[in-house]
Amino acid sequence: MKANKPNVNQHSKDKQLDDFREDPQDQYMTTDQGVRVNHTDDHLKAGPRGPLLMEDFHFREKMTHFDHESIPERVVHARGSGAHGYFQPYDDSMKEFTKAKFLTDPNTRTPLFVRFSTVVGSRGSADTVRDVRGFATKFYTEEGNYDLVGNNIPVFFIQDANKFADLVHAIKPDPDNEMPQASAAHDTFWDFASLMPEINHMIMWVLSDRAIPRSFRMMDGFGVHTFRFINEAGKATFVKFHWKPTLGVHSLVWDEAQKLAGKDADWLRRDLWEAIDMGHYPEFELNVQLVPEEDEFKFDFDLLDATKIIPEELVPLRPIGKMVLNRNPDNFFAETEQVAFHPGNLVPGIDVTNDPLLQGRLFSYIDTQLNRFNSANFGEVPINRPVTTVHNHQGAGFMRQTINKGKANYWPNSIGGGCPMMAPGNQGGYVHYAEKVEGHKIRARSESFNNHYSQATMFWNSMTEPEKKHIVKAAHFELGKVESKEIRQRMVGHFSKVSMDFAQRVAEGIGVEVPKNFDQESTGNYEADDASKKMKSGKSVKETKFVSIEKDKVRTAKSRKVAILLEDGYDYCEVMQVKQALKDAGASAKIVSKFHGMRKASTGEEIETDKSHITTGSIMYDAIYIPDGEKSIEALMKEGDALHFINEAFKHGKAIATSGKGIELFKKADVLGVDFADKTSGKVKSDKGVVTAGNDAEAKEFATMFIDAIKEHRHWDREEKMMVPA
Ligand code: HDE
Repeated sequence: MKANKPNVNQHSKDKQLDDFREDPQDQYMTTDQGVRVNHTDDHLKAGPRGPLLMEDFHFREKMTHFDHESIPERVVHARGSGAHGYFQPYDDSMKEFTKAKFLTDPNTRTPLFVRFSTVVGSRGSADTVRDVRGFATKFYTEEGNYDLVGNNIPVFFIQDANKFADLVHAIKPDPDNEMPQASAAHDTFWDFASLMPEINHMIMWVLSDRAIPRSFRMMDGFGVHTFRFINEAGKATFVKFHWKPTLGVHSLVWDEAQKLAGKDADWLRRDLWEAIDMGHYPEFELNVQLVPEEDEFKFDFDLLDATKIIPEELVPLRPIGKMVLNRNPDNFFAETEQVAFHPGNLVPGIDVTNDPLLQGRLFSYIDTQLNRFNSANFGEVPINRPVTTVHNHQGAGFMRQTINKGKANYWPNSIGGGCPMMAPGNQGGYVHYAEKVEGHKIRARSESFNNHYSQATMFWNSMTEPEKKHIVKAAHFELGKVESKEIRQRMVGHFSKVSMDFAQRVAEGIGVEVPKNFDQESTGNYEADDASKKMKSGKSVKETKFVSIEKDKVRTAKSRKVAILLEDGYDYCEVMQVKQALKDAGASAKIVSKFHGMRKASTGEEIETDKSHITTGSIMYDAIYIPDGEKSIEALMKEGDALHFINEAFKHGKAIATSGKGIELFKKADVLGVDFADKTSGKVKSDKGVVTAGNDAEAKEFATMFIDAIKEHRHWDREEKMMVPA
C-alpha cells in the first residue's frame, strides 16, 4: 500500500515553503504573466500630458493588485507576530497516555509555526497594551496538522461560547466613536464585567503583571481548556497544556508599557524578531497536567469550566518536550497574516472535551477564516499546508490550487479504485473518543460551574505584596477610566467577594465605597446535575505558589538588553570588561550617547554609539551601566536626557550600575539620594539593584554583582520609597 506519510523532520516545512518562495536577486522585473517589464514609473499615456490608455496592461495589473491587497483583519487577535521552529519530546513517557507520535517520539523534531498576539487591538495597534496575549502553535506533524491555540493566561473571561460576541463587543472600542484602541479601560467593558460574576478570576489575571509581558519569549502559554489524550488502547486521560519559557516569566511595569506604546509600538514584535535574528532562540517547555478520567469529579471546580485552573499543588506539571523558535518568517503577510489556526485541528491521540467554551470555538475558527480568505481553500495557502499529502474530494472554490487527477471526485467509487481509501484507527485514521453523552436539549450550565470567586481569591492570596500593589494600581487605572460611578461601585462589589483587603485598596483609589453585602446574579442559567452533586467535597487549595511571577521566578540574564551610557572620556578598560562579562552571561549591550558617531575613551580608543538619546530611552533596556571616566561623567551630569534615563530606569526597578565618579552622577540623578544614605555612617546605600564600585576591592566583584542584579529582573523594594513617578 502506498503511504501518504513523508519522513517528517524539523526542516520538512521549510523545504515545502521553498517551492513557494520568490527571490528577486539578479532577476528582471516581470508582470504577473512573467513578461519582463521595461519601465514602471509612468503609465502609458496619449502624449506626455495625456490620459491613461486602457491597453496599459502593466498599469492595470499593478494597480488592481494593490487595490485588493488587504484582507479583513482577525476579528480578535488582529495584531500578531510569528516565528518558525520545532518541537522535540524528551522521551517516550507520554506513550502511556497518548498515541500522538509528535509527543512521544524523542527522535522526531516536528516543524511548527507560532503566532503570538494581542487580543483587542487592531492590526496596527501597540504591542505593550494591557491585554491577554495569544499563543497559537501549528505543529506540522507526520499525522497532519495539530493546532494548540492558547493564551498566556490559563483561564478565560466567560464559561460559554455564546457570550463571546458580547464579551468582544464590550471590550473592543465603543461602537459610536471607535475609542479607546486596544484597551479594556472604558465603560462598556467594565459594565459587562460587573454584570458577569464568572469573569472575576480572569479579571485578577488581566489586572496582574501577566497582562503586560516583557517579551513574547518571557511568557507562559496555556491550552486553557481541558483536552483529552487517547492512548493506543483507546483509554482517555484529561490533559491541560502549559508552555513554560526557559527564560522565565517577566513583565513590564505599567508606566513603561504605556511609554513603549508611543516610543516603540512594535516593542514585542521587534524583541522577538531581533532575538531570533541574533541567535537567542526562544525556548518553551511543553508541560502537561494529567487527570485520569475516573478523577473527573475530585476537585471543587469543574474540569470543563475554562474559568478555573487546576492548582499545581493538586496536579503537578509533567514536562514532555521543548519547542525552539529558530527562524523568522520571510514574509509577514504570506506567513504571519495568512496562518489560520483552529482548535479542531487535531491528530490521533488528542481529542476535545465538552467544555462549553471549547465547543463553541470548534465552530468559530473555520467560520472566521472564511471571512478572512473568502474561500474554503485557505488550507492550501503554503503556511497552512500540512507536510503530509492531502487526498480528498474537496475540490473547486475560489483560488483552488491543487490539481486533483481522475474522474472520481466522490466516495464510494469504483472508477477511481475506491481511492482515496478510508484509514482505520490502526492505519492512522482519526477516531473520535467514544464518550457516552445523553441529555435533554436545554440552554443551561451545570451547577458545578456556579463558583465564581474562590479561584479569584486564591489568585489574590497567592500574590506577593509588590504583585498585589500592581494589581491594585491596574484596577485604579482601568476603573479610573470608567465614567459611570455605578459600574465602578458594582465592580468593587465583586472585588469585596474576592477579598475585602483588595476591594478596600481599589475603592479608595476610585472614589467608591466597599458594599457590605454585595450580590450580583449570574447571567448563566445554572442547573443542578450529577456533576455538581459528585463534586461537593472535591479538592481545592487556598493559595498556590505557581500563579505568582515573583515566587516562581527564573533568574537569568540571558538575552537581556543593557544600555551603556557614556560620552567622550570614559574608561575604556572598564567598558570592555563589563561588556565581556555581559556577553558571557548571554546579555547584549548597546552604547547610548547624546549623538550618534564615535566616542573617544580617556586613553584614546574609540567606540561607536549604537543609539542616541533621541532614538531610544531607558524603557528599551533591562538594565543600565555607566562607566567611570571623569570627562564622560561630567558631560553626562549636564545632560538632562542622561539624568532622566538613569532616574527612570531606577524607578522602573531595573538594575543600574556605575563606578568611580559615576556615583556622583547617581546622586545627581536622585538614585542615591537622601532616602538611601546610611544615617550613621553617611555612606550612600541602596537596594541590591543599584551596583556601585567606589574602590578597587568593589571593582573586582562589580560585573558579577551587576549581572546578579539583572537576573533579579526588578527590584521592587524601591516601590516602598516615596518617589515622584518616572
Ligand atoms: Fe479565540 N478566536 N475564541 N480564543 N483565539 C480567534 O480565530 C473564539 C479563546 C485564540 O494567531 C479567531 O483565526 C471564540 C480562548 C488565539 O491566528 C476566532 C472563543 C483562547 C487566537 C476566535 C474564543 C483563544 C484566536 C479570530 C470563545 C485560548 C489567534 C481569528 C468561545 C485558549 C490565533 C481567528 C492566530 C483567534 C474565536 C476564546 C485563543 C474569532 C468563539 C479561550 C491565540 O475564531
